[in-house]
Amino acid sequence: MVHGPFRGVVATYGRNMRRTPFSPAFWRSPLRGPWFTSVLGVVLLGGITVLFVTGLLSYAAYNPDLSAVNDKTPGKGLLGFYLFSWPTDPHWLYRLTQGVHVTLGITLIPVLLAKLWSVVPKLFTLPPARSLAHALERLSLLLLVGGGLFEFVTGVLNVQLDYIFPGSFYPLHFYGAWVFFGAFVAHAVLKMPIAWRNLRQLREERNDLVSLNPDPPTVSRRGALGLVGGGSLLLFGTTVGQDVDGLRWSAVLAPHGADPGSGPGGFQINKTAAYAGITAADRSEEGWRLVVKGRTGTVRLSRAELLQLPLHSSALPIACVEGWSTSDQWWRGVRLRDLAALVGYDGDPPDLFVQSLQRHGAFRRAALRANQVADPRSLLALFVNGESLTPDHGHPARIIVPAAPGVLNTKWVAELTFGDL
Ligand SMILES: Nc1nc2c(c(=O)[nH]1)N[C@H]1C(S)=C(S)[C@@H](COP(=O)(O)O)O[C@H]1N2
Ligand SMILES: [Mo]
Repeated sequence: MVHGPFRGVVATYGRNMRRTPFSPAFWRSPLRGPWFTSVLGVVLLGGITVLFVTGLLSYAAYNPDLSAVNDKTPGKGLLGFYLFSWPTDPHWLYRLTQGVHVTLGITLIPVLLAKLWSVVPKLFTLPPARSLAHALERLSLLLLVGGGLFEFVTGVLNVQLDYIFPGSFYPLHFYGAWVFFGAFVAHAVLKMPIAWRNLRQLREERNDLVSLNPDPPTVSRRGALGLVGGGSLLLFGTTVGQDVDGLRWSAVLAPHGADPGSGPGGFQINKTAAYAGITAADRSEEGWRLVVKGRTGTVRLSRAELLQLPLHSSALPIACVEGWSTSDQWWRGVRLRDLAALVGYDGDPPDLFVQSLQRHGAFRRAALRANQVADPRSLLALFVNGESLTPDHGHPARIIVPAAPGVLNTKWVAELTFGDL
């Protein structure tokens, strides 16, 4: 509301100009302004940089250069320049990087939305472009806003709706990340000095975000920031429990349910045996043979024969790309490097290609690197937490490798092929 002698003038102006978003008078929130936008921008500068780095790490962790089976984005070309051999230490590495990636991404949603809301009048600035430079700047903003929304939406859908895009989530999210981050860096370089000035002075400069005829405030700018922060905190608090045993009940937003049950197999399950089409006959002592192939030929082993080999224990978590993870579980089984030795690799073991009994579905095959095979904690596990594997956790035998993404820990293993990939 405007008072005083100008009231009539402004009201007339308002009546005529307020109708379309293309007129500055349309935008009435007293919250918009450089300070509000700058605070949110600085939070996103840090947050999105961490998301980008942990996202690239997540991709590297898949061993995408090892085989077409692991490569979630074939044709990545130059964008794969940074790939490196994913280490096996510390054994919780992927649990940390992917937990941060997903939890932080979800936590930043309110900040992203508030930031976009705070600058939305700029979307409608006329004329669309005053100069070539201005046109390029607006184009980069399109990539920035479009790319940002795209990354957050595909990320959340992947976690919540179980790979809704058949086979194509990874390339979409990966290429989208590069487009988004390119625009993000350009934006940050251009705007950081301004944002910094706005924050240091802690007073409002007039810029084109400040409403010309603001409505009376219903909440202060700090109050509005508090609401955004509260929204973030709420999302954080209902997500982070999926990575913490004692807090799993609190992860009401977690897609796999907050109660994984109890007993030796009482930790999170991704796909069940029933879902994967693994029958009791497939897993039976008579029906199942592990096939091990390598330099010196093929060896077939029943589960009873595997139990005659030296058994070892290692405490390792399952950490899924979806962001959930378990604490360390006690796995017991045959070292992968001992199995390599059975087929002619006595010294340094080579890469390993693993195939599951599972006939259909995305995660039934995986490739492991030589460094992963060589680690003494990497097992073909037969037991977990003191009992035989449960059907849902991969009985008769599953792979477990330190620091690797869950998807490389193939369940219901049928065949191991050792050799350079
Ligand atoms: N054969 C097979 N192995 C698999 C999967 C699968 O669907 N099929 N899912 C993988 C994924 S994505 C994860 S996160 C882990 C989950 O292991 P868990 O269900 O024992 O926790 O198993 C991996 N191994
Ligand atoms: Mo997973």
